[in-house]
Amino acid sequence: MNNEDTICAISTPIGEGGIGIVRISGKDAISIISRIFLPKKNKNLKNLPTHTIHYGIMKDDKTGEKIDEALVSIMKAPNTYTKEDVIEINCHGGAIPLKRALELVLKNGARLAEPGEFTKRAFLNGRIDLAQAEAVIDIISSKTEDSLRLAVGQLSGILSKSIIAVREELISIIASIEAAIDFVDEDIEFISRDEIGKRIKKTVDEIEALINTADEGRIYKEGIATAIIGRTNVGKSSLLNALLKEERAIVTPIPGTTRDVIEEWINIKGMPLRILDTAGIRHTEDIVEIEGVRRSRETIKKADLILLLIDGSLRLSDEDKNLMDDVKEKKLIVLLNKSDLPSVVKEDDIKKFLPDKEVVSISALTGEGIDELKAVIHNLLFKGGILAGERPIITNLRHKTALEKTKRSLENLQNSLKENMSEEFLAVDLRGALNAIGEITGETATEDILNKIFEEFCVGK
Ligand SMILES: Nc1nc2c(ncn2[C@@H]2O[C@H](COP(=O)(O)OP(=O)(O)OP(=O)(O)O)[C@@H](O)[C@H]2O)c(=O)[nH]1
Ligand SMILES: [Mg+2]
Repeated sequence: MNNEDTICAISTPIGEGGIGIVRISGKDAISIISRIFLPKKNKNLKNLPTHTIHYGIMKDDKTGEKIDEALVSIMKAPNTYTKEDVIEINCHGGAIPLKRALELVLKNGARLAEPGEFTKRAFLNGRIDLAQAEAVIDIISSKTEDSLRLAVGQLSGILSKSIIAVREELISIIASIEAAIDFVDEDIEFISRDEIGKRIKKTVDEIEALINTADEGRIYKEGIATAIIGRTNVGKSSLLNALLKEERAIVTPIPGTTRDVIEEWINIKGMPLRILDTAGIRHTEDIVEIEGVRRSRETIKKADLILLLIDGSLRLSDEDKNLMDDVKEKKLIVLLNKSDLPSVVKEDDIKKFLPDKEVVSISALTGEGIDELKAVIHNLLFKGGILAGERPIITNLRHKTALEKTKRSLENLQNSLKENMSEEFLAVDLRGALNAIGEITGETATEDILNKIFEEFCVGK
């Protein structure tokens, strides 16, 4: 990709809207717009102050034909999204006016931007680092307020700051070791092995703490896979509907109603939950239902959280007991459903099988206990709340992998230290670590990594 040319794209979604925006970035942006935009007050666009907006007419410079009225913003380098001159043409939002405006810009020397190319330029021109560029995608695709807050935090550099701190510490240790290598004959000790060991240990601890936030981060991004399971007819689909407040899944008194896994999103206090309603688990000869039960068991394996439903108005069956045994190792909440009916199963009956799991009474029919269930889910997952956005959290698998690589290199270094290897060996491990961690913010990211990241963007961002 070449940073010399001027790029353009439609930056708003395709379809009819109040307004639509064509964005231009690059050194010719201002001369292109002055050819095709006639400001109402006949101002000379080139001399206008930066970050100003102007009303006028878009016209074809060859035929003189008027295309649309428009508001044009002028943002001059370097304080812009890409650090280049940026023009945004706000025209009427239909597909045709936008396409005509884009065509005019293209005819006058700009080229169509690739997906994410504006953000890529922001990165290449040093306005943001790679982790911040990735945060832009996360902001666009956030599913809840909390995932948004997390992504905005990352864009503002919360994660980058801790990564840069680790990098700087590694660079400082390398510098001391390399000085020691260069002046090996001088018999001066620049940094003691003891000190290297201590500083590396501290850095490994910091990296580990970051890696440990990744589960939480993944949850914000992908949602907590929450499986509603239980034997047939206990009210699983009714619970899904109660959580969604809509009749999403079919509910009937016939056991074996749900055959396939039904997936929906809900939001509990900012946490995205991917709720999976499953087929009731029982022994059956019905081929379709056998497949449904197999899928239920698969879902249980993959779930982050299990809501095990028991019909509290009936005595515990062997199926209930077997299921409790199957899932006892999982993160689990037991729900005694149908609390509107006379209760037969008590909390203590469950505790005999699952002594340390939470038990909540609910009625999927009346909605009783659903709010309490939400509170229990929230507490179980975040034990006392979370301040997303105010501390670094790893939300990106790529970052986690890079941190793990960094950690491995540093562990090699710790071994080399133990085995009293020479400074040269220590420097190699340190360089490895430095390379790995630099992938996150982009200092050492290869062209391949960059391409993969920016391909995920939409055109115009
Ligand atoms: N009284 C009462 N009935 C309920 C409650 N929840 C569900 N039911 C009834 O129980 C029956 C089964 O409900 P479903 O939600 O279809 O149960 P399920 O667990 O999804 O059943 P399968 O999909 O067949 O495994 C229906 O007749 C529901 O109306 C409840 O809290 N109270
Ligand atoms: Mg069902």
